Amino acid sequence: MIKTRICDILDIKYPIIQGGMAWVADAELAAAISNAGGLGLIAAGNAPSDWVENEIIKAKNMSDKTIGVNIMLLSPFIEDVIDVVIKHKIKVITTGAGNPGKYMDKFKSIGAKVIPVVPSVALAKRMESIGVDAVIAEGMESGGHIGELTTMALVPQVVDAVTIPVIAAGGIADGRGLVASLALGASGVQMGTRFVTAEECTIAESYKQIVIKAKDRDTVITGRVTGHPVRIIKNKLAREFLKLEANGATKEELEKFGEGRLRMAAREGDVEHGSVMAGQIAGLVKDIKPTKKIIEDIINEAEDTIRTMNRAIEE
Ligand code: TUI
Repeated sequence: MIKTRICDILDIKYPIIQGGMAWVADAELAAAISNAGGLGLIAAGNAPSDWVENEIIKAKNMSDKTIGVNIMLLSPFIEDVIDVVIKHKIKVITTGAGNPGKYMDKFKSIGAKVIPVVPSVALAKRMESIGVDAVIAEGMESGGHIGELTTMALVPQVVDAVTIPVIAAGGIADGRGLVASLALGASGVQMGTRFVTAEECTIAESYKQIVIKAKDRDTVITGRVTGHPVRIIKNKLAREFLKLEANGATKEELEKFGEGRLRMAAREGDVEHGSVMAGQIAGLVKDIKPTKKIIEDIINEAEDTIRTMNRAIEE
């Protein structure tokens, strides 16, 4: 039985947390993951607060388990989204793309567990000092907006730098990844790409198929120039974006070109002109299956991996 201290803190059966995937993680996916024993979250992304509120209400009707909200700190609707999360007394809040420090008092006023994504040891330490409950150390193998370090290098350094639990993220999609993360000192894992192809994930079928077809080298990093590097699957949009960057397009031009592209891929299903965010581990994701099966398979494989390792050591 794989149970760690993050399971007690978050009141979950398995130490598996869903990544905050904008335009992907809605009430349906979040409820499926929480019902299966992990922690599901609604991703606020760049969505207006009334969408977030609606999903929170829906999710509460689909599950009696804890469902969190992931807040993307660069959202134009950030203040309204925070108000909705406070109004609904959300129990677990993960954050991405920035420092949630200025909202800590509000989060703590409702007793929420706060778990920011950190791309560095320095930010992990700063977060611990302001009273967060855990951190997600996310490597650059992840899909979407990323930092510079790999999961393998980042996780053990963060583990050594803080005493709060550390959740590993980036490049993890199966039981081996879970065991490897525990070996690095993490208390659990956050997975995004693996859940994109969950049956309950409501994104366009074409997006799921692109993830399933992706091989190990099929992602690229765009947006280095704008200071917001984003990992996406290589397609027409990615090639055009990289060409614009190479030709010295301005930050404003690139931002304008990139606007609305994730929605276009995830919701409209245009996976050539839209932005198909996925991690490097997409090559390992080969099937669509129910969320419950994804989580059970990961746990069974993790237990098998530990047994195999023990046998190898004894020999
Ligand atoms: O946030 C993510 N992944 C995302 S957000 C997103 S939407 C977006 N689209 C375009 C540009 C920007 C965002 C798509 N995918 N993952 C968590 C994450 N957080 N990765 C990196 C960071 C991060 C980066 C800097 C967290 C904190 C940070 O701190 C800077 C500071 O203030 O010290």
